[in-house]
Amino acid sequence: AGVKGTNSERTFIAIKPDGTQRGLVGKVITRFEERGYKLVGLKAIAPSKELAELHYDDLKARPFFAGLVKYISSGTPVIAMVWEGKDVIRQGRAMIGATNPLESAPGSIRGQYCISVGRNIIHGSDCFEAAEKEINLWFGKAGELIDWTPANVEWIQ
Ligand code: 3AN
Repeated sequence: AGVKGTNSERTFIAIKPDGTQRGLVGKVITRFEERGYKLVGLKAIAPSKELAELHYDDLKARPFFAGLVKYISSGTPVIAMVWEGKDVIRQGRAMIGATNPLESAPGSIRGQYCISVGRNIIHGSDCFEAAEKEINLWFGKAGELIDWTPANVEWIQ
C-alpha cells in the first residue's frame, strides 16, 4: 500500500456492481482526481466467488456475507482501482462516507448516491493493513500498478 504516512501511500478503491450499473464510475473517478490523488491502477473485473470471499474475509461470520458475496460476484463489472497520495487511506474513507447511508454525510459519495447499506456502490480500504491485503489481492500480478509523476504534483502535495 505504498509507504504509510507519505505522499506515496496507496489505497484500494472499488466501484461495486450497483455503482457500475448506475453509471457512477466517472463521477467517482472525478472526485478522486479532483481531490488531488493519482490513479496508479485500474481495471474492470467480474470477480469470482472466491475473490469476493477473500476480499470480504473479515465479514464471513456476518449474516449478510452470502448475499454480499453473491452481489459482488454477480457478473457485473467491479471497477478496481489503486489511488495514491497523502493520507489517501483516511481521506478515501472520508470521501466515501459512512457504511450506513443514514449516517453518511450528504457531501460524501455514499451520502450523495446511496440509500441502502447493502447497495452502497463503493469500497475503500479502512486501514493500511487492509490496503496492503486488498491491493495485493486485486492487483497482485507484476506490472499492474504504474509509478508516474503528474505534472502538477507540487501544487497538491
Ligand atoms: P465498509 O464498506 O464501509 O468498509 P463494512 O466493511 O462493514 O463497511 O461492510 C462491507 C460491505 O458489506 C458494505 N459496503 C456493504 O455492502 C455490506 N454490508 C455491511 N453491513 C451490511 C448490512 N447490515 N446489511 C447488508 N450488507 C451490509
